[in-house]
Amino acid sequence: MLGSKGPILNRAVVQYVTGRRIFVEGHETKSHNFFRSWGLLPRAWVDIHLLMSLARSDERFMRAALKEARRALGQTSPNPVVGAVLVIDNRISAKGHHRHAGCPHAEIVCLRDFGNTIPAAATLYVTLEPCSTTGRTSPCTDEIIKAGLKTVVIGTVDVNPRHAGRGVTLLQDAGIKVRVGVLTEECTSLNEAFNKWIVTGRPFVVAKCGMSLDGRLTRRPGESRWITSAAARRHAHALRAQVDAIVVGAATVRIDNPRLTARNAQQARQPWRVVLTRSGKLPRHARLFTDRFAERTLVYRGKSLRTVLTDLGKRNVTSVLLEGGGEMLGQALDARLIDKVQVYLGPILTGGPVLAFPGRGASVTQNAVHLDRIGYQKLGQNVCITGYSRFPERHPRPE
Ligand code: AOF
Ligand code: ZN
Repeated sequence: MLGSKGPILNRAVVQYVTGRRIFVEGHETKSHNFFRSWGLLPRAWVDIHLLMSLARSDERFMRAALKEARRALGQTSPNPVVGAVLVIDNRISAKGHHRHAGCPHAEIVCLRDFGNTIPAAATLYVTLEPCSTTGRTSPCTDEIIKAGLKTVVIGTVDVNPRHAGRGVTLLQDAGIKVRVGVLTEECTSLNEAFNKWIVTGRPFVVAKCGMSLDGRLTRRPGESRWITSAAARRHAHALRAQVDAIVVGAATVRIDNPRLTARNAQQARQPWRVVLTRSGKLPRHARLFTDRFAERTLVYRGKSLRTVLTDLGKRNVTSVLLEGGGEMLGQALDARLIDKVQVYLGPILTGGPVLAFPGRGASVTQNAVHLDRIGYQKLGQNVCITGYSRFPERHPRPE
């Protein structure tokens, strides 16, 4: 708690430590506000145990707000998922989450859930900075101020340029004690797609594939694409329910005739199904054009993946799942368009020419896309590996 990630000491210069007490001094206005929000002076001796227990209860309640937020994962696009809880006397008295774009925001749902006049001792925990302008709904900051809240704890600042710290300032200017930055990493990663899209206008791109241990997609086109087990395929399908669009190349449509539906997922809405084709030659009777979701299929002819992504972003598509085939995955890798990979490894060696990520490849190892925040999950005989792209500066190829 008191390490480099401690939310309190990150904001303070610790002057002295004696026994149980430390002398802390906020070194900027932000920190002063932070200390005041705990009822502490910005330059003061503080009991370490008191400090730690305050911080721990903040995390406990923010975790509850995160749990609320997760209930709407995959259902709020193009809005973020947000959760809130109202705490009175160290107990959660009301909860709320943002259900769909256009519906009331998490804070408002939570305050309505409480229903009564807010007592002075109440604290509102919300995973994302309250919004401060009118969009589909009116500003949450107004409602929070009107409700008479005295303390608000925020998981992370909203990167949406319309808000980005403005909500925090408005609340503080209204005399509300505000603490920002509790379980920040969790609160931020919950909205990784929204966070990219709202800043760049382009969707967050996840490349997904099932491959053999030697990095092959299939032995030959048309042969069973089931390198991975049914459990791994179910796991992968769940991902479809969380994205706004699934993108495949024309060859995949011709050979595999996929459905690209979010089946098995509860309450899933059907993501856009996007086909990239050079020739425009696609089988008219393919499932994508004839099933009950036919109107959710888009075809782009002769367009680069980059152009397609930009266009999808304009259609409020915040996240995209690249499902293959290999040619498209290779292009996406070469063009550095992949933000996250989700690879399922099957316990099989197929050999042969159908690589999972062909294309030009990196000219030197330093230019390869390196992955951070790696996750490994065992699914029966398969392993699901996830990671986030880090694009190094391009190095010249040695002479
Ligand atoms: C919050 N609480 O629960 C959510 C927020 O068009 P609107 O009015 O729904 O506003 C959408 C923006 O508000 C969205 O882009 C994001 O920045 C923020 N979302 N804010 O205070 C919420 N969902
Ligand atoms: Zn709002």
